[in-house]
Amino acid sequence: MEVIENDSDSENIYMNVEDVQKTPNQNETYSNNLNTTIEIPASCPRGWTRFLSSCYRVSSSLKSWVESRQDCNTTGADLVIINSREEQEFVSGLGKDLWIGLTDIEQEGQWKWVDNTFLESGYWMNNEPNSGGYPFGDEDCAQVVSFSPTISNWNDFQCSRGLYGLCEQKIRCTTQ
Ligand SMILES: [Ca+2]
Ligand SMILES: [Ca+2]
Ligand SMILES: [Ca+2]
Repeated sequence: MEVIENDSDSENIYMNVEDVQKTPNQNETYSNNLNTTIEIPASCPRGWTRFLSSCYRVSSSLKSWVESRQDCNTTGADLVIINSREEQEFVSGLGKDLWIGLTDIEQEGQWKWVDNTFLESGYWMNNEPNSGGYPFGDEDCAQVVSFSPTISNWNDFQCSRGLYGLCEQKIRCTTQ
């Protein structure tokens, strides 16, 4: 287990991804079945980018999967969990090689998200995950690969390698 110091400068270790992905609407309107309308203001912290019901931030330094996850955790977020094709397309659109919140480090071949749910279906590249393949082996952390097609760009990679991490934080809905 790798340990890093808590980074008191954690506000500054991220770069803004807004230049990569513009959020079309600052506010979304939801209707409930009583036909009343609830306005939910975009509530991403400054420097985070909103997509659907989450806020995202790409780390600004290359770190191992565990360190990248810890960076997310210090801001109350975690590495991204890709729940839908829309989210997969959003992540791909960032155009970077990024750690995502998926690992088979506990049991080889059993891919688990950082919320402890098992992966149902993924967007792996051809012939991935291969855990490195002989004679390399031991690739237990998942990344998106920027040069690959949008819907088949996951690769398992050595967890100790340095990549940017993509943090995700669900928007906390408040109604007044
Ligand atoms: Ca998600
Ligand atoms: Ca593996
Ligand atoms: Ca691989």
